This record gives sequence, structure tokens and C-alpha cells, in this order.
Amino acid sequence: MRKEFETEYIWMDGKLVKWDEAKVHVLTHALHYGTGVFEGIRGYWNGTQMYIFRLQDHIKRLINSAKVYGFDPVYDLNGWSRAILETIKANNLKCNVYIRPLLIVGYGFIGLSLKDHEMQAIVITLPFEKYFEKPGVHAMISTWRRISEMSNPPSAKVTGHYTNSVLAKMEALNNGFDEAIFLDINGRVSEGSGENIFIVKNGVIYTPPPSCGILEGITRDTVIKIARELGYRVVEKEITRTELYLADEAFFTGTAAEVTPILSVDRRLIGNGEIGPITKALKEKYERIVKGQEPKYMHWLTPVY
Ligand code: PY5
Repeated sequence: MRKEFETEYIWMDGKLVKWDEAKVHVLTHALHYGTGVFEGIRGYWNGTQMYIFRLQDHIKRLINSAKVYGFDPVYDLNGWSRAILETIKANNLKCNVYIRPLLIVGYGFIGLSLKDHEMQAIVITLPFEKYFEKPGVHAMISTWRRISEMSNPPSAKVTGHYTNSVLAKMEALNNGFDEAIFLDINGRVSEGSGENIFIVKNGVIYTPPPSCGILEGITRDTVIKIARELGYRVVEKEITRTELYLADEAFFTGTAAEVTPILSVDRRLIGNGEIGPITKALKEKYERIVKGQEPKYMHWLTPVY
């Protein structure tokens, strides 16, 4: 039976293939060793047009992630962008979508070496609405630490890095929470399993710097820019667990999560346990921008049709 998220085509290695034919061999290097890089991008449908949010920035990050691991990105910025537009159009998607470009080390002999392995370039597009079912989430500090620059470069969006995220996410869900928050190897607040984190204290917005093991989120960058535009002070600094507990507001940012309020951490309410005013203002602004309702930010949007 077809699942409701299935679309007609997936783009693989330069051509559109039928959903059911989008397959790889079991000796694909990436299946064994987590050697792939990917992106998560959103397209927003406003009733007449679809806008892809910060497409070029996502593709640049994909190519940079590949560079860190020495993978051939196969296509350049334009090539990947064209593939994405082509896939959405082929599927005739007229709804909010999630776009997943995936670049993997493909079929080859069993060892670790990347030599003699072809790269495979894939684009999946899916109808997509909310990542979290609820308007605000309850989080726990994970007992797992966020990967560090000393072992896996956290700012490269690599498939294998997500084993770390899966451990934390499942620990949180199994303990009755919605999401996990990682501390970095030095015990500072890092990020969620698939989101960046911000706190608000006395009207100032804080978020951990790249040195705390974060993926440098495009939504994080967006929120920093719009917060400054709205006149708030935004400071990148190390955040302790105590500072997080005692924050007035806290929220996650991510392509999938968008701007999601954190209502409690380890069963301690953040503020009064409701969405705070600054989080609300940023969330509303973000939602207007991605839908193309803010003329000033149209340069972040790529129209599909
Ligand atoms: N940190 C991690 C570990 C992430 O996986 C993501 C994105 C972010 C931060 C936020 O980055 P950005 O704002 O650029 O999206 N996570 C993926 C996403 O599409 C989903 C992973 C399941 O939001």
C-alpha cells in the first residue's frame, strides 16, 4: 500500500525515476559507514506559488559538508538547484514540502576507502507540514553528549552523525519528552537532536556559538538576522545548564522545527511554561517571511512555478 507521503518521482543521478524504483545496492558504502551528506529544505505553498526558503544557502552547506569529508559533490550550486526544481515540478506538488537532497558514497568493495566508489546524488521531495505535533515542546537534557570537532565535525551535515541524534531523540521520547537537548563535551548547552537552541534572559537573546558542537543552522542565522532587525540584542555565547533552566524563554530553530517554543526542560518550566513574547514575535515574523509576505526578505525565496 502506498504511504501518504509518497510522490511519483525521485531524482537520482541526473534523472527522474519512479518512487518504487529509487533503490541502492546493499554494498553502498553509505549504508555501512554513514558516508553521506544531506540537506533539509522547505518549500512553502501560498495558494498560487511555491517558495523554497534559502535554497542556495542550503546547497552551499551541502557542498561544504561534502568538502569536509572529501566527497565529490557531483553537481554544483546550479546543478543541485535545477534538480530540486525539476523534482518538485515533476511531482506537481502544490502544498508545503520538505526537500531532501542526499549525496552518498555508493557501491563498491567492502573497505573504508572512498577510492573506486561512485557518488550518488539524490533529491527526494515530500508533502510536509509540522515536525512537532504540538505548538510547544517539553525537552530533557540528554545523557548523550553532542559529537565534537575532535571526532566528527558537527557543522558538516553528515548522515552518520545522526546516530548521535537518534540516541538522544529516542531517549527523550522513551522518557515521555518531546525532544532532547545535547550538552557539548564540555558540558555547555549545544543544540537539540535536529534543531538549534536559543534562550532569552532579561530581553537579550542568546544562542551557543559554533564551538559548542552545533550544526550552524540556516534557520538559526535567519532568526539572528530578524531578531536584530526587530531591535533585539542577540549574543552568541556559551550557555550553562543552569542558565537554560533559569531562562525567561527558550526555543528551537530548524528547517523542520521552524521556531518552536520550549516550554520546559527536565520538568522545570521555562518562564511560566507558555510561549514567551519574544519567541512569539520571532515565530510570527519567520512564518511571514517564508510565505513571501515580507517584501524585504524576498531574496531568500526561490519561486518554483
Ligand atoms: N542542528 C541539527 C543537528 C540539525 O539536524 C538541524 C536541521 C539544525 C540544527 C537546524 O538547521 P537548519 O536551520 O539549517 O535546518 N535538521 C533537519 C531539518 O531539516 C532535520 C533533521 C531530522 O530541520
